[in-house]
Amino acid sequence: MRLERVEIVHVAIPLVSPFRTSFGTMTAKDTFLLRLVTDTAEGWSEFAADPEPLYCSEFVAGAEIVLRDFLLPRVAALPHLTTAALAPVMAKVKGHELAKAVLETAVLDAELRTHGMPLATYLGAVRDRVPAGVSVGIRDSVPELLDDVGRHLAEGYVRIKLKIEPGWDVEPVRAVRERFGDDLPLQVDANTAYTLADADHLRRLDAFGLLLIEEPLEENNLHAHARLQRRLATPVCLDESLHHARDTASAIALDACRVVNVKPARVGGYLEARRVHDVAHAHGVPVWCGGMLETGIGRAPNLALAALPGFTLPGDTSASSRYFAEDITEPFVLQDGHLPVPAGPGIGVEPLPDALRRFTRRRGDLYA
Ligand code: OSB
Ligand code: MG
Repeated sequence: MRLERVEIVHVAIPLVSPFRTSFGTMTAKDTFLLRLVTDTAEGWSEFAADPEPLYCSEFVAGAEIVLRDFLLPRVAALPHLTTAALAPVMAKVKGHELAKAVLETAVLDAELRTHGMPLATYLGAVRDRVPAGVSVGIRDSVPELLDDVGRHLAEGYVRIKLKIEPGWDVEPVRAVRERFGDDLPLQVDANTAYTLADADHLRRLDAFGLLLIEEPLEENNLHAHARLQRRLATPVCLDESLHHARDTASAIALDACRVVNVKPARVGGYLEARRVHDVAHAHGVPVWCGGMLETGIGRAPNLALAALPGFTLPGDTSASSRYFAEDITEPFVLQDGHLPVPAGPGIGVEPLPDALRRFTRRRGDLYA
């Protein structure tokens, strides 16, 4: 392919309700899409992070600069644009996995559309629908939380994840177990809110038969997570700490995690995400697909990835209505607790022109 144009489309879409985690509260999905034009097809992708670097070090304004000044000049210099050629030329630029992922995904979408191939087929999917879990934010009171969980279960979600932080952990987990029973697949996500000094406290969660505890300690501290895992029966799952297949291999070897949250953006894109899946699967370590409150543009490719054989736990890939009153694509609708894997070429979806126009804040060329 030949690169002709890369357009950045800043969008802001209100969330149906504020989403509170240990690192902050989100009320809108405020990010950008890329529209990449080649001589053979167009590709779309969504940047996964937020305007502020609270979940990870990357953020919207920074990623725009990294793409425009450092990644796109290298990619535009390629004699033949292919997805596989991107990572080697982008590797010179340190880190910035989420910025690399948004560019790689737009190229991958264009390349697969050129060949008429769905992303799920390209990645090696073995399912045409995937079970949907839901990530439930921190609330002001336990009764409000029980309302949220009860509503999601009534909608059909097959697994509940509770966001936790110091002061909001054992009691909400106990209350959810008491109300909804021991058979409910239940897990928690601390987003780095604890330290090793909290190990005895976190061990109290062992009584509740959780599927996993996600990223309890500081980002990138594999040693501390391994020490914590020695003191917990609950499997530790890493999110923020894993940036590629290589550190996933290290984490598994160190017993720093017994489950892996795969977020394609966090590891630089779908090619590396498949390698993370392969490494974990080869070690018998279950993986699941995380989420970043994506619009349909980001959700569609995640559903394709979640259809790979090693994704044996339900992911955070929820229906559009869990996030937005109106999505920017045709909405993903929960059916019998599952979401369909997109079957069209590339990521299988595109922005609805009218919705895109209404949610757009600013657009411009990063490369032309
Ligand atoms: O840690 O998994 C996380 C949302 C934004 C940033 C980080 C996380 C999350 C979620 C929600 O837990 C996942 C989703 O429903 O998209
Ligand atoms: Mg997480």
